[in-house]
Amino acid sequence: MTELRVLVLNGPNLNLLGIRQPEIYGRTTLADIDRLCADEGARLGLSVTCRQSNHEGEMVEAIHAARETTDGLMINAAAYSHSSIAILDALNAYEKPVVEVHLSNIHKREGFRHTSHPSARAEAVICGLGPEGYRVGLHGLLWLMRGRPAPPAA
Ligand code: CA2
Repeated sequence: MTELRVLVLNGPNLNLLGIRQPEIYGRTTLADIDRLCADEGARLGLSVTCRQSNHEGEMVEAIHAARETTDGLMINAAAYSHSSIAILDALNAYEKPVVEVHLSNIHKREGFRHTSHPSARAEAVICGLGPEGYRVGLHGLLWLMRGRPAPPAA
Protein backbone atom coordinates (compact mmCIF):
# COMPACT_ATOMS: atom_id res chain seq x y z
CA MET A 1 0.00 0.00 0.00
CA THR A 2 1.35 3.46 -0.84
CA GLU A 3 1.91 5.88 2.03
CA LEU A 4 -0.57 8.66 2.60
CA ARG A 5 1.12 12.00 1.95
CA VAL A 6 0.73 14.98 4.29
CA LEU A 7 1.85 18.60 4.00
CA VAL A 8 2.44 20.45 7.28
CA LEU A 9 2.36 24.13 6.39
CA ASN A 10 3.53 26.75 8.89
CA GLY A 11 3.07 30.48 8.46
CA PRO A 12 4.86 33.73 9.26
CA ASN A 13 7.32 34.10 12.11
CA LEU A 14 7.07 30.48 13.18
CA ASN A 15 10.69 30.17 12.02
CA LEU A 16 11.51 32.22 15.15
CA LEU A 17 10.05 29.62 17.52
CA GLY A 18 12.36 28.82 20.41
CA ILE A 19 14.63 31.67 19.40
CA ARG A 20 12.58 34.81 20.31
CA GLN A 21 9.86 35.33 22.96
CA PRO A 22 10.19 31.87 24.60
CA GLU A 23 7.93 33.16 27.43
CA ILE A 24 5.01 33.16 24.95
CA TYR A 25 5.77 30.32 22.55
CA GLY A 26 8.18 28.13 24.53
CA ARG A 27 11.65 26.82 23.76
CA THR A 28 10.74 24.27 21.10
CA THR A 29 12.09 25.28 17.70
CA LEU A 30 10.41 24.83 14.34
CA ALA A 31 13.10 22.25 13.52
CA ASP A 32 11.97 20.32 16.63
CA ILE A 33 8.36 20.45 15.40
CA ASP A 34 9.38 19.34 11.92
CA ARG A 35 11.23 16.38 13.51
CA LEU A 36 8.21 15.55 15.69
CA CYS A 37 6.00 15.52 12.57
CA ALA A 38 8.45 13.40 10.56
CA ASP A 39 8.91 10.89 13.41
CA GLU A 40 5.22 10.63 14.30
CA GLY A 41 4.36 10.46 10.60
CA ALA A 42 6.81 7.55 10.15
CA ARG A 43 5.20 5.74 13.12
CA LEU A 44 1.80 6.23 11.50
CA GLY A 45 3.03 5.19 8.05
CA LEU A 46 2.67 8.70 6.61
CA SER A 47 4.98 10.54 4.29
CA VAL A 48 5.19 14.02 5.87
CA THR A 49 6.59 17.14 4.23
CA CYS A 50 6.99 20.27 6.38
CA ARG A 51 7.13 23.78 4.95
CA GLN A 52 7.24 27.26 6.45
CA SER A 53 6.76 30.58 4.73
CA ASN A 54 6.59 34.21 5.80
CA HIS A 55 4.72 35.11 2.58
CA GLU A 56 0.98 34.80 2.01
CA GLY A 57 1.30 34.14 -1.74
CA GLU A 58 3.85 31.39 -1.17
CA MET A 59 1.46 29.73 1.25
CA VAL A 60 -1.35 29.97 -1.30
CA GLU A 61 0.92 28.38 -3.93
CA ALA A 62 1.99 25.61 -1.54
CA ILE A 63 -1.70 24.76 -0.96
CA HIS A 64 -2.34 24.78 -4.74
CA ALA A 65 0.59 22.39 -5.32
CA ALA A 66 -0.63 20.16 -2.48
CA ARG A 67 -3.89 19.54 -4.40
CA GLU A 68 -1.93 17.16 -6.69
CA THR A 69 0.76 15.88 -4.34
CA THR A 70 -0.87 15.20 -0.95
CA ASP A 71 -3.72 13.32 0.71
CA GLY A 72 -4.13 15.67 3.67
CA LEU A 73 -2.93 19.00 4.98
CA MET A 74 -2.19 20.40 8.44
CA ILE A 75 -1.86 24.18 8.64
CA ASN A 76 -0.76 26.72 11.21
CA ALA A 77 -1.25 29.89 9.21
CA ALA A 78 0.01 31.90 12.24
CA ALA A 79 -1.01 35.59 11.99
CA TYR A 80 -2.45 35.02 8.49
CA SER A 81 -5.10 32.87 10.21
CA HIS A 82 -6.73 36.09 11.36
CA SER A 83 -6.44 38.07 8.13
CA SER A 84 -6.03 35.98 4.99
CA ILE A 85 -9.07 35.27 2.85
CA ALA A 86 -6.60 34.22 0.10
CA ILE A 87 -5.42 31.31 2.23
CA LEU A 88 -9.02 30.39 3.09
CA ASP A 89 -9.93 30.44 -0.62
CA ALA A 90 -6.94 28.22 -1.44
CA LEU A 91 -7.99 25.79 1.31
CA ASN A 92 -11.53 25.79 -0.08
CA ALA A 93 -10.09 24.63 -3.42
CA TYR A 94 -8.18 21.81 -1.68
CA GLU A 95 -10.37 18.73 -1.80
CA LYS A 96 -8.73 16.52 0.87
CA PRO A 97 -8.92 16.67 4.70
CA VAL A 98 -7.54 19.76 6.45
CA VAL A 99 -6.56 20.07 10.12
CA GLU A 100 -5.80 23.50 11.55
CA VAL A 101 -3.37 23.72 14.44
CA HIS A 102 -2.24 26.52 16.75
CA LEU A 103 0.34 26.28 19.50
CA SER A 104 -1.52 28.65 21.79
CA ASN A 105 -5.18 28.72 22.74
CA ILE A 106 -6.14 31.61 20.47
CA HIS A 107 -9.47 31.98 22.32
CA LYS A 108 -7.69 32.90 25.58
CA ARG A 109 -5.70 35.62 23.83
CA GLU A 110 -6.48 39.04 22.31
CA GLY A 111 -9.87 39.41 20.62
CA PHE A 112 -8.32 39.79 17.16
CA ARG A 113 -7.00 36.21 17.42
CA HIS A 114 -10.42 34.71 18.16
CA THR A 115 -11.43 34.55 14.49
CA SER A 116 -9.33 32.16 12.42
CA HIS A 117 -10.37 31.96 8.76
CA PRO A 118 -8.99 28.44 8.06
CA SER A 119 -11.42 27.17 10.74
CA ALA A 120 -14.26 27.82 8.27
CA ARG A 121 -12.72 25.13 6.03
CA ALA A 122 -10.84 22.75 8.32
CA GLU A 123 -12.42 19.47 9.38
CA ALA A 124 -10.78 19.89 12.79
CA VAL A 125 -9.05 22.60 14.82
CA ILE A 126 -6.52 22.02 17.59
CA CYS A 127 -5.23 24.85 19.74
CA GLY A 128 -3.53 25.27 23.09
CA LEU A 129 -1.54 22.01 23.18
CA GLY A 130 1.77 23.58 22.15
CA PRO A 131 3.94 21.41 19.88
CA GLU A 132 1.95 18.33 20.98
CA GLY A 133 -0.91 19.73 18.94
CA TYR A 134 1.00 18.74 15.79
CA ARG A 135 1.19 15.10 16.96
CA VAL A 136 -2.52 15.07 17.84
CA GLY A 137 -3.24 16.76 14.51
CA LEU A 138 -1.43 14.05 12.53
CA HIS A 139 -3.47 11.35 14.29
CA GLY A 140 -6.68 13.24 13.52
CA LEU A 141 -5.65 13.80 9.92
CA LEU A 142 -4.90 10.10 9.44
CA TRP A 143 -8.34 9.20 10.81
CA LEU A 144 -9.94 11.70 8.41
CA MET A 145 -7.87 10.49 5.42
CA ARG A 146 -8.97 6.91 6.18
CA GLY A 147 -12.60 8.07 5.95
CA ARG A 148 -13.40 8.35 9.69
CA PRO A 149 -13.40 4.60 10.51
CA ALA A 150 -15.47 3.49 13.52
CA PRO A 151 -13.41 2.57 16.61
CA PRO A 152 -12.85 -1.20 17.12
CA ALA A 153 -15.62 -2.78 19.24
CA ALA A 154 -14.71 -3.01 22.94
O1 CA2 B 1 -0.60 29.87 18.51
C1 CA2 B 1 -0.25 29.79 17.33
O2 CA2 B 1 0.21 28.79 16.82
C2 CA2 B 1 -0.36 31.05 16.45
O3 CA2 B 1 -0.74 30.63 15.15
C3 CA2 B 1 1.01 31.68 16.45
C4 CA2 B 1 1.04 33.00 15.68
C5 CA2 B 1 -0.06 33.94 16.17
O4 CA2 B 1 -0.08 35.11 15.37
C6 CA2 B 1 -1.42 33.28 16.13
O5 CA2 B 1 -2.37 34.18 16.65
C7 CA2 B 1 -1.42 32.02 16.96
C8 CA2 B 1 2.37 33.71 15.87
C9 CA2 B 1 3.56 32.90 15.49
C10 CA2 B 1 4.75 33.75 15.75
O6 CA2 B 1 5.72 32.98 16.42
C11 CA2 B 1 6.76 33.64 16.99
C12 CA2 B 1 7.66 32.84 17.64
C13 CA2 B 1 8.71 33.43 18.27
C14 CA2 B 1 8.88 34.81 18.22
C15 CA2 B 1 7.97 35.59 17.56
C16 CA2 B 1 6.91 35.00 16.93
